[in-house]
Amino acid sequence: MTLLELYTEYNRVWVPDPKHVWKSAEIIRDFHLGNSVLDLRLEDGTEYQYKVDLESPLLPHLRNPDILVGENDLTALSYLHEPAVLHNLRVRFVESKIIYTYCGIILVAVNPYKQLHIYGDAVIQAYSGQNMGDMDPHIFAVAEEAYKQMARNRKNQSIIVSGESGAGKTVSARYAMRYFAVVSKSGSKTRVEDKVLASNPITEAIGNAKTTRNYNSSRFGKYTEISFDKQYRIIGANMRTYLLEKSRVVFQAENERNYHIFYQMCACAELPEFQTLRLSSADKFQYTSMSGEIGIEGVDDRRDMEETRKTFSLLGLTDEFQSDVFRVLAAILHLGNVQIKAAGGEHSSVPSSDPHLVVFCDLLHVSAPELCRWLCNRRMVLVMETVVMPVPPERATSARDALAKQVYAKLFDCVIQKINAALKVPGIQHAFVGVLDIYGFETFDTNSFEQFCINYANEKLQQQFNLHVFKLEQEEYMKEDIPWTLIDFYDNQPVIDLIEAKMGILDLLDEECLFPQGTDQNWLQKLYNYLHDNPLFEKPRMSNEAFMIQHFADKVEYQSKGFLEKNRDALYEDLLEIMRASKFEFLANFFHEEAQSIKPTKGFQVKSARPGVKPANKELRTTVGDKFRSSLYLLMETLNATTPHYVRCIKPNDEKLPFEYDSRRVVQQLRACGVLETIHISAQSYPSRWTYIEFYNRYSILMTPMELTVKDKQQACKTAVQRIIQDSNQYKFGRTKIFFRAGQVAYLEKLRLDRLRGACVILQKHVRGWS
Ligand code: AOV
Ligand code: MG
Repeated sequence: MTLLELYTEYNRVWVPDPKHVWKSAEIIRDFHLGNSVLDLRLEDGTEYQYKVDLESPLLPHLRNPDILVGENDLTALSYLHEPAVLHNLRVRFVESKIIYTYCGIILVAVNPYKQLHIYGDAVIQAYSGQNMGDMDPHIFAVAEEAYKQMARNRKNQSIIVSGESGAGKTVSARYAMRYFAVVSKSGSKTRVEDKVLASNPITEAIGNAKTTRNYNSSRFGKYTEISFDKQYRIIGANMRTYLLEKSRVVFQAENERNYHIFYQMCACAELPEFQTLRLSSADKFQYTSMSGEIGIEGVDDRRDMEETRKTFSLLGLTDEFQSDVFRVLAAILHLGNVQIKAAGGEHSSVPSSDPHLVVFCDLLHVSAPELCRWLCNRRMVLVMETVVMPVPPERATSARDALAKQVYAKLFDCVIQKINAALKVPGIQHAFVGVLDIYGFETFDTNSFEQFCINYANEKLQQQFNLHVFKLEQEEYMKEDIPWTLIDFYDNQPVIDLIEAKMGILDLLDEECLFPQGTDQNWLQKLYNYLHDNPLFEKPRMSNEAFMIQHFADKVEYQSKGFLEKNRDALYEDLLEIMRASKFEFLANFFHEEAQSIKPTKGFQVKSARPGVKPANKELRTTVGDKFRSSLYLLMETLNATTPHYVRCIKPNDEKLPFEYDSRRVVQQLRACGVLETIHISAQSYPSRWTYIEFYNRYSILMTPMELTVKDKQQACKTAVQRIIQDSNQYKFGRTKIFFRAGQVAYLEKLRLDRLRGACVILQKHVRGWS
């Protein structure tokens, strides 16, 4: 029996469709080798001839038998291919309003954009202690599985949530954390579980913002390790964060917002405790109003502020700490309103009476004349002397914005540290479950350094996933004593090398950053020169300012402008010195640590600089790219030392409409997030796996009387399979399961159906005969 024999009358196939990606059709004439067309009838009744290339006959994908449609687990499908997956998810989501589906070891979660009643404590209790396969797919089932495996195998676990912006990662991660908090109540009065959950609203207030894709978009990555004691009760947690999008503090694209916390504060400007901050509505501040967007539909910033403050208190962060935080945040808003004027030639000026500058300096206890001086001038270290040079207004504005970004980033780290201290594990941690909620693969009209880093992180995660799936397959084969057949699996190492290996994009970027005169354009030229042979790298035909990378998910064009500056993340040392000298200790401390670890920076040195390239200066200061590379390396090490559980979130439409399924958007994401890749791996090997018992129960109807008398049921199954499927390459007998290649189960189903129909006819004849 070959696949070709399934292209017979009445069987159904999928043909490409521009709107729905795939549409269903029925075969109306048997197909034979040598035919140039396959005759089909579409669902609306029209006939359609599918052209077949005689040289290399590519026939359309076969549809699965109806009994398999709507399956909980996509890998149970007999034909595992893109249309089957897309259809199955659609039927579940649109017709049954089910958002969760398994795809082997992955939980696929389609964002419903509607509050569902499937997350209550009663549901958590229902999942608690159950086996994953016995219950409907759910984020709670994944959390339960991680919890159970942690207890059973005494091994740390990770829940890795991925998906594009707005797909539902943060929501899923929150529910997973809530699951642990509910099932592992410590019973203690301190309610450490509540504290762990309380970390979410705070980090979202300071690290999330409205983007065009998501009204609550995470602009940083987060790995939260939840610690358990010997009785598997929560005893604390620790967060690691990744690369906050600092540029948002001073710049937002149209219709986007700055971090939520700023709007929450402005909405509460009238409160007595905020009087000293001299706030007003968000439209009065440059940093919160430049995009013309200050509100979010359905969001009450004032109420959210109450929530933020409540959770601060719940974590035990004192009123004093809170007011320090608000003071710094208000100061940043005032800084953004400081007017920098042109003062002729290359000069700029800020009067030290600028009202916002005055408030900024009051709030942070720093010197106004000093600040004016070092916004409008800079110190140059020459061979023999140091000179002070004026700077033009654009540079003074850059300096102002760099200071705002730096202060915000320090504040962010400080709050994370404080939360970690509040969640610190008091005793011995027995095991942990880590929940990873990182920004998803992003491609906008204009992509910059931020997208480059985000997409690089996603490449690393994808590789971790590929290797894990591959390893699991291998283990399953070994467990079942099946000789290992080499399967060809997609490895994205080449694109990772392109980015992070020696002389890759990051190295060349760091190298260019070493030169005081380095420019984005020079760097780009180096990329073109060194990487033009790399098939994953491309120079766009129409542009000399961009480069393209073929990522696993998609091809992305990056604009080189700003890469150097963002990678350097230059500190304006004279400005920082002013902060360091502040009498406001909370603020000064942000910069003291830095002064100890890295001396004033005048140059950069990278670890992997090419031989022959001399760093401008011997002091070591890592670049943003280099730091990010190291932090990803550490993250991968952590993940690889845990048992991973994968959740893939899918955004079903771009309009945020409830239960609306745009097949084109879904298929894009399925291709990008590894779901189809997993399927590929399974489909290339043996996608359908049945235990001998399952097989016997369903297909004994196909067995001969002789086979049915065999006592050893396993043997009976083997004999039957060998008889029914002539090509022995289409199946393998394992220790407990039979492994089938694609299409075989559909074939067995067809035989079973024919047999049942036959039995029906006989029965009907009997019934008629009797009447
Ligand atoms: P993200 O984390 O994946 O994006 P979110 O988790 O913030 O996306 O989800 C975006 C929005 O989708 C939420 O604010 C909800 O309105 C809705 N949503 C998501 N999951 C559910 C669910 N299970 N039930 C109901 N509504 C849901 V980003 O952080 O932008 O990559 O960087
Ligand atoms: Mg998020």
